[in-house]
Amino acid sequence: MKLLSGPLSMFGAKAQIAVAEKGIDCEIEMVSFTLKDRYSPLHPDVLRVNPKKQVPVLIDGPVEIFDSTQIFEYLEDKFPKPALWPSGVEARAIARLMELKSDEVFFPSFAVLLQALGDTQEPETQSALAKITAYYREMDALLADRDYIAGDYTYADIAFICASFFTAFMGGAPDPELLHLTAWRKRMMARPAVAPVIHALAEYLTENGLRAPSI
Ligand SMILES: N[C@@H](CCC(=O)N[C@@H](CS)C(=O)NCC(=O)O)C(=O)O
Repeated sequence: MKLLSGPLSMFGAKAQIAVAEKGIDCEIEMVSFTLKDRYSPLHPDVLRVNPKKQVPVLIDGPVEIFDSTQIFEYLEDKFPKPALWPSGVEARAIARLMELKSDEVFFPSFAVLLQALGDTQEPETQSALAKITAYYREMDALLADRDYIAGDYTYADIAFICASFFTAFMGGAPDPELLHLTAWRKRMMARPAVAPVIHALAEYLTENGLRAPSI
């Protein structure tokens, strides 16, 4: 099995953490990426497998798939243990929704911050920061009575630790006084599958002269 990811890929990091949590024997190949040229030239396997020309891409014999959430589903079917979706139908639906919300409700604000290059005077930036803050508060309230976003540790937690790392990098760090969220972040960073992936992202930023968020 081979996973193509990138040294500064939020979605690739999700897949890397999932592979590590499952203890899968999988080659992780970092495609070439620079801050200037981004993913150009594209890795030939990314070009061949993903019409969207994005990482992550997973290759496992005849299975050649893309999209971090599709990769989660494949890994869960092929390697059910340890389970990273809850067992009950309702809990699974909620966990899947929270994973999707992290990618598609929370994370788009990162793109807005990136576009404005952290210029907090821009109205769009202010609106994005307000949305990020509101989302952090929502997660803090959710985590008041549980250790993980959907109760059990799931892909929803993996998605949100990755998305919140990138958002924090662009100035949208959570208020440390959100105590439940802060405790969850500590719990996440104590996981042997999570810490190395997040630290590697931070190192890439530092090596490229950028300030990594505190983790
Ligand atoms: N929905 C996709 C999004 C993948 C995505 O946006 N990947 C980014 C890296 S984090 C990418 O490869 N972008 C290519 C580019 O910017 O040219 C997923 O979950 O995998």
